[in-house]
Amino acid sequence: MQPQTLVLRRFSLNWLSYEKPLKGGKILSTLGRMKVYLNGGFVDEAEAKISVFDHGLLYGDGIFEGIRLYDRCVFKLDEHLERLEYSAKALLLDMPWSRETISEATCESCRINGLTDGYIRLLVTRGVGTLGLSPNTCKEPQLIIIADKIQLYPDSFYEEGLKIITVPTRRMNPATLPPMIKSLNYVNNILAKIEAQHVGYQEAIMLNDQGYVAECTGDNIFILHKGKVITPKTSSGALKGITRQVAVEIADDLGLPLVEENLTRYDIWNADECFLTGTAAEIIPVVEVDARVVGDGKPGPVTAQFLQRFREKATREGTFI
Ligand code: PXG
Repeated sequence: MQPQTLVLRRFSLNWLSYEKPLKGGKILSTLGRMKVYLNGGFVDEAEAKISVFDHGLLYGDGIFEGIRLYDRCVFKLDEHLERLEYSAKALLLDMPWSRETISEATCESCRINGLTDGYIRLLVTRGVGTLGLSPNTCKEPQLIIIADKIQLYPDSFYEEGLKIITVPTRRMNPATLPPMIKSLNYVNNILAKIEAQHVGYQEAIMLNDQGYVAECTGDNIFILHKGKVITPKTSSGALKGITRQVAVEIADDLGLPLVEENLTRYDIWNADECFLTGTAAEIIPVVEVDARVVGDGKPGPVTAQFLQRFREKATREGTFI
C-alpha cells in the first residue's frame, strides 16, 4: 500500500478529520512535506516556529522524549509518556494535556507524515514569558511533536562494535539537576560529546561526581562479567532509560542475573562484554574502552542475543498508530 493511500484512509478513521481545520494549524493539501504538531494542530515544517521568548529556548526550560516507531507501532509509548510526566512534575511544569491527548497526537503525527518506521521527538516547553528566569510569566506551555524518518546508525557499528572513551566532563549530581529529568538543557551531555569527538570517538563514558560510571552521552551502559549483567544504578547519575528497562527484562528472559551497582572504569575495562542502550542506538556493542580491548575485541555473543531479543520485542510490541 502506498503511504499516501494509507494516510488518507487513516484520516477518515481518526480523531482529526481531513476536512476540519486544526486549531492553529492548516488543512493538509499536499503530502511530501513534513507536518509538525504545534500548538494544538499540524503545520508545515517551514511554519513550525516558536517564539524567541519561549523559555524552552531562553533557558532550556522544558522537557522532551525521543521515541521510536517500528512497523506502524510506537514502541513503549506509555513508558515514554510516563517519563515525560515525571520530568514535568520534577520541574513543576504543568502539562494541560491528558496522556491520551498526547498519545493520540503522537500517533497522528506518524500517520499524517505517512511513516511506518521513524523517530518521534516530543517536546514540552515552558512557553512564552518575559526575559527573566521566573517561570511564573509563562502561562501557556507548548507541546511540539516532530515525527521524522530515522537516521539509523551504520551497520558497521553493530557488526564491529563501538570504541568509546571516558571524558573529563562529569554527569551532574542529582542535587545540581537530577539527570533523570529529560530536560531541554542537554549541554552537560553535549560538552561530553564534543570532548569525545575532539579525540575521534563517537560516544563517551561520563562519570558521576564520585568517579563512578554514570552513563554515556545519550545511552545507558551495561557490562557482562562472569555471567552477570551489571549496569549502574540510576541514582549514580543515569537517565532511567526506556531501552535500559527493556534490557533488564531481556536479562530476565535469558535467565541471566542482573545487578545494578556502582561501576568503576576498572570494571568496564575488565568486562567480558559491554553494550550501550538507547532509543536511537537500540543495543550497540562496545569493543574498546579507554584503549582497553573489551573481551576479545569483537561484539560479544550475549550482546548479540540482547540485540536480537530487543529487535523481536520492538517489532512485536507497541501502540498501533
Ligand atoms: N542517557 C541519556 C543521557 C539519554 O539522553 C538515554 C540514556 C537512553 O534512554 P532511552 O530512554 O532512549 O533508552 C538517553 C536517551 C541523540 C539523543 O540525539 C539520544 C537520546 C535522547 C535524545 C537524543 O543522540 N538518548
